[in-house]
Amino acid sequence: MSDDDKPGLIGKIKDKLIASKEKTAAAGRHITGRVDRGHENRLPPGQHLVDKWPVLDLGAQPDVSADKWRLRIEGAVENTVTLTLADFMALPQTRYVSDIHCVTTWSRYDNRWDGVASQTIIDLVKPTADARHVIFHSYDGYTTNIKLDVFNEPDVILAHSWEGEPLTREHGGPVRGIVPQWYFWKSAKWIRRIEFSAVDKPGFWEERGYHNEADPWTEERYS
Ligand SMILES: Nc1nc2c(c(=O)[nH]1)N[C@H]1C(S)=C(S)[C@@H](COP(=O)(O)O)O[C@H]1N2
Ligand SMILES: [Mo]
Repeated sequence: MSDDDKPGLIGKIKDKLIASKEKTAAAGRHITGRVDRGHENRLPPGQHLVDKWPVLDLGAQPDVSADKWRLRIEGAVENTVTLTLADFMALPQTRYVSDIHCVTTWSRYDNRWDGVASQTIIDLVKPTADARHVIFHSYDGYTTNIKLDVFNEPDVILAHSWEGEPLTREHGGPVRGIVPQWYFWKSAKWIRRIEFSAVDKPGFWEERGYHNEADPWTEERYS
């Protein structure tokens, strides 16, 4: 952690984080598996199923080496932190399986993600009472926004691995966001900064005609 972080913050709250994780696991939420949102069909309207995982981005795939990677979490939070990859890997780890739905109409089922649950990040940084939005900032300049309520869903994860292997550079390694409930453009690759905010800040695609939410079940594709 960098100098401006509170000393030993992660160490101090780690026991608390683990305790809260055990609590949610006991409640049957935080366990490995999928969140069933009760949709009758598994494939959202206008989507088709693919087997191979396509690559989509703005054309530049930043080369963020593990030792240079930092994740700063700031804004409307009590604890601003800057995590190294070692700090990040030392946080309680979670595994989720979820489906990808891309607005370009492909969907891919059963993607196994390992990483840190968004709820662990929330416990770590403690959003202030006025926080309503979360904005992801990436190493390629990409940004995307979701509501704090969505970030707080139990299957949102900052993933470092897919199918048991470290995320490749083209898919956003070392660490990317995964927001399974929304179209995939909300899942920022190569994340470098997570900003909690009282006000909304539409991201790269949201400013270019994409919907501010991104619900594949109601086809919130364009605004
Ligand atoms: N940093 C960053 N994240 C990004 C993008 C991007 O261009 N830059 N593209 C988004 C879009 S539009 C999609 S569909 C998915 C694609 O992720 P994939 O290449 O791993 O399939 O990443 C999303 N996250
Ligand atoms: Mo996309």
